[in-house]
Amino acid sequence: MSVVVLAGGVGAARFLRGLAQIIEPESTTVLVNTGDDAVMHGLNISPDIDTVIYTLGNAIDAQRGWGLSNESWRAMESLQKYTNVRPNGSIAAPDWFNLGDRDLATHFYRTARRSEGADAWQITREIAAAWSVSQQIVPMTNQDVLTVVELAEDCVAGNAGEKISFQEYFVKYKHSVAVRSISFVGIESAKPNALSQIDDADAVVIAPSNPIVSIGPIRALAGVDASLSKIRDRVVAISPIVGGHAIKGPADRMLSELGHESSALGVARMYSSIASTLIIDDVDANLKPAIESLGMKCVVTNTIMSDPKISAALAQSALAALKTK
Ligand code: FO1
Repeated sequence: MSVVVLAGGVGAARFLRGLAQIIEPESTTVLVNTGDDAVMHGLNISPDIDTVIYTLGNAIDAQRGWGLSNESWRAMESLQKYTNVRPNGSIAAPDWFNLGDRDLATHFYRTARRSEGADAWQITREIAAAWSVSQQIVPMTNQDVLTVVELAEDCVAGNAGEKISFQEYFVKYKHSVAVRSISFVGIESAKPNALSQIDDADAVVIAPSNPIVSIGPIRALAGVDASLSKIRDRVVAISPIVGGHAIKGPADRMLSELGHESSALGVARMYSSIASTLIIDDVDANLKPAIESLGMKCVVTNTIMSDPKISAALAQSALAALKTK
């Protein structure tokens, strides 16, 4: 059986940990968002890729959900020396984005390999192998695509209409500023990776990740939505919105700010053209009829992956839902 998972960061990683308990890891291809990628200190950082690899490599810091366990922060501490001397306007020594000492090795490696001309997929293969991850981890494209956030109002991050990078929005301003629009710079010329794996997949799972900034960039790549709608019967999505709220991150506010309903029904409306099935949490059971009226099958179960057993049960439900259609 071949399964493709469309993935963002933490929610997807937890789902994948469950999936690995029920099918051979080698049969899973994970197509990961790279719109969150950033360059800090001249280093190429791919947060969602690293979250997925560190989680599947049993090395993630479980509390934070990103970065490595047993981490130390001496390089970040030393950086403070330079924040007082950098000239106005310089982006040197950014101290708001935390890079642990052990984590730095991954960014050193990725950056060095990029400078040698290796493409993102090949580098990701190498990093996954280093962490003994046997799922195929695939960056959504080899080209640079950057998620950019347009501010809805004057705020600490800038004036209404100004654009900031995703990591500034997410980390520097702790996703506390209102959003007017999201764009994916570079998306028109970017070529999707692993499109043929989607076409040939027995099942495609859209992980419980932010539909706008995690799954959105993958879907925005040329041909991805068309491929998914062709195999819609084999596509199942898991709602990242539970009881109207995001389990982690700003998905709930972002959905409302951008004109969607922050509910599992809102998620269903966004996915109904590409997924035949939506999995929602027990607390949202009352939304099942409305979701089914959109022409989707709706499965109600526990989607809060607080331990690996629940992740495995959720993965089982996702695959079973497609089989019993
Ligand atoms: N998230 C934070 O909230 N604060 C950080 O300082 C931070 C640093 C960081 C470094 C490397 C990395 O791979 C991820 C990091 N993240 C951090 C997580 C990341 O910003 C987000 O979780 C994702 O981009 C959203 O999916």
